[in-house]
Amino acid sequence: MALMWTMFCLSILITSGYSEITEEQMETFKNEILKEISQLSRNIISVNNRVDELIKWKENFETIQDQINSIESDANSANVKMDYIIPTINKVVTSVDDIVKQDRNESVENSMSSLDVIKGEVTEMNNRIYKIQCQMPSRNCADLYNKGCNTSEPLQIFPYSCNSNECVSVLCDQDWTIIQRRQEGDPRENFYRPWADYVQGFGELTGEFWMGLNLIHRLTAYSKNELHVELEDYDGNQRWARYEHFIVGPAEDKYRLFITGYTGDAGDALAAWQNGSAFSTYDQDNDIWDTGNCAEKYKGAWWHNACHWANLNGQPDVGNDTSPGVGIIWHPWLGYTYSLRTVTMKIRPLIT
Ligand SMILES: [Ca+2]
Repeated sequence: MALMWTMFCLSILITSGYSEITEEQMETFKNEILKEISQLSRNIISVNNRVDELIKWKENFETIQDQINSIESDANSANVKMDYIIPTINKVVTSVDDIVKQDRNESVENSMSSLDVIKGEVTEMNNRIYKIQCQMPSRNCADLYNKGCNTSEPLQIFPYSCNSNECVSVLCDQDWTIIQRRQEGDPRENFYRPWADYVQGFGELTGEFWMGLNLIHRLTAYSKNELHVELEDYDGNQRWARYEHFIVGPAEDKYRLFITGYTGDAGDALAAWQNGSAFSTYDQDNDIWDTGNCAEKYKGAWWHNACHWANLNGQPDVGNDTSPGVGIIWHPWLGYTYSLRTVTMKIRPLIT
């Protein structure tokens, strides 16, 4: 409006010429100019206020921007922290899982330890029961075996009387009672012994031994027994012979042998030839060889007649080039010139 009025006055001045302007017109123009200046002043104030306002807005905006930047910074920081925290949490979770698993494992281990303790106690109880059972009076290895006493260690039996203290140690092979064993060792047991030793028995149950004629008689008199003979040569070949009936008579009958019922793959060396023979040693000749002593000639105490097809108490390690018949002989298998490496004779009550 003020601008329009100014333009109007200027147009009057131009069209009318300065010489024609009156005092009145000048006064009017002056007033209008003053009004216009006044209006401009107000406008300037208004603009200044607006500028102040804008400056404030700017300041506010800058503050807000700072706050936004701060928030963004915090957010970035938070993101960074989250980037750190999340894997850390995962690690913690994993660790917790591990701990839980470990706890479980420890629990399992603890349980296993407890079980081991219980198993140990049960084993100890079983061992005590086993010992008590195996210490009960038994006639032979079969009795012990039927009680559950099965060990390679020597066991005690009461062959003479259940109520007496006449116990003896024997070696069992399951339900078999071993009465004689030959095997390699250093030194070898001496089997070339007098009568008294063969009656009593000799050797070690852990190595070579002869049970003794007294005890063999006692065992075979108590019940019907079968005999099993195991043989092995120096090449590891094994053969066996079993006899269904095996009896050794009393001392007054010179521990006479009664043996029948052969089966096996070693050949029959006892029932066919030695059955019915008395026992002989180098110092007690009970054989039927009128002019000599079989046990002395063949260096082996045995149930000789005149003389033997088997000499299982003969001399070891004599080889093939020695005198025939003096070795550990099983004639039907390897003849008179082969001394066997191992022999086992064992008996058990005949199962009928
Ligand atoms: Ca004789």
